[in-house]
Amino acid sequence: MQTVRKPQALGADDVAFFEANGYLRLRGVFDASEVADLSEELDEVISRFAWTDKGWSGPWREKYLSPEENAKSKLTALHEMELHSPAWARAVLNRRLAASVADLIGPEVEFHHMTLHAKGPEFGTPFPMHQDNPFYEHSDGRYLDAIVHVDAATEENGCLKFLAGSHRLGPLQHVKEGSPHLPPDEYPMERAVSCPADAGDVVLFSIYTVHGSSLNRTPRWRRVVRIGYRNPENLQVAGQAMGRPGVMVHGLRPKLAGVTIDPYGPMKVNR
Ligand SMILES: O=C(O)CCC(=O)C(=O)O
Repeated sequence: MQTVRKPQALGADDVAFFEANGYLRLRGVFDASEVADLSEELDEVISRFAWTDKGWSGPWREKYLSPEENAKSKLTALHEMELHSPAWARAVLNRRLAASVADLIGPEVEFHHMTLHAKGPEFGTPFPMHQDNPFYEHSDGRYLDAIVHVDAATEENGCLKFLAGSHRLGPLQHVKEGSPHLPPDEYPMERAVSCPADAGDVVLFSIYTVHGSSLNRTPRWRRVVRIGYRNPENLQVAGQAMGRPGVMVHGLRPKLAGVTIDPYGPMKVNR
């Protein structure tokens, strides 16, 4: 990921940190009143549409979790909150966030998807080490995930952990039994660097950066929302949101040979 333009939102040291490590914490992207709106609307949307289950499946669970933790761990999840909540629709277009992403993978940036990961109290599920590429495979590395912290994330409640520099490995083969993940013996979470963050912070990382997170052992929720952004030239190969265009959040959509947006796309209604 070579950045030759002068960054607009990031400092040269931020760009250098990202290039070296494959992740970057942006502090205070959303102020206290924005976080309050995001939090309130998220809770209401969760109560209407989210689901709760034991989280990601697979043989990694026995390695990471005691039998009690395995039985009790919980994840509350939901996709595309921007369709349900104006605060989250505004978050997608946040100027500093979009310009920061543009500094790393732009100049043009297209929104791709939004996903909630809310770890419940005491037994909020861990995530095994993995790249995000197997979930929404793209043609190249010009794709960033932005983790919006609605609650502060700490070592105790399961903050994100990154294998520094792993984005340079490119796409890795994942274990496909259960949810895609990397073999725990080859990619132990102990080798990862913790990235605690405050409410309102955003943590950016590459679609190729190996990451995971531990159990939430606190009595409080840990709610984070992932917003996926890509360079619109980086076409999707498979997975979540395949074939769905997103709004441009930075720059204008380039005209690409063979790529058109169908205004008559289906909206399914089952009654
Ligand atoms: O929410 C977490 O703790 C992990 C999230 C994650 O792995 C992801 O969004 O890809």
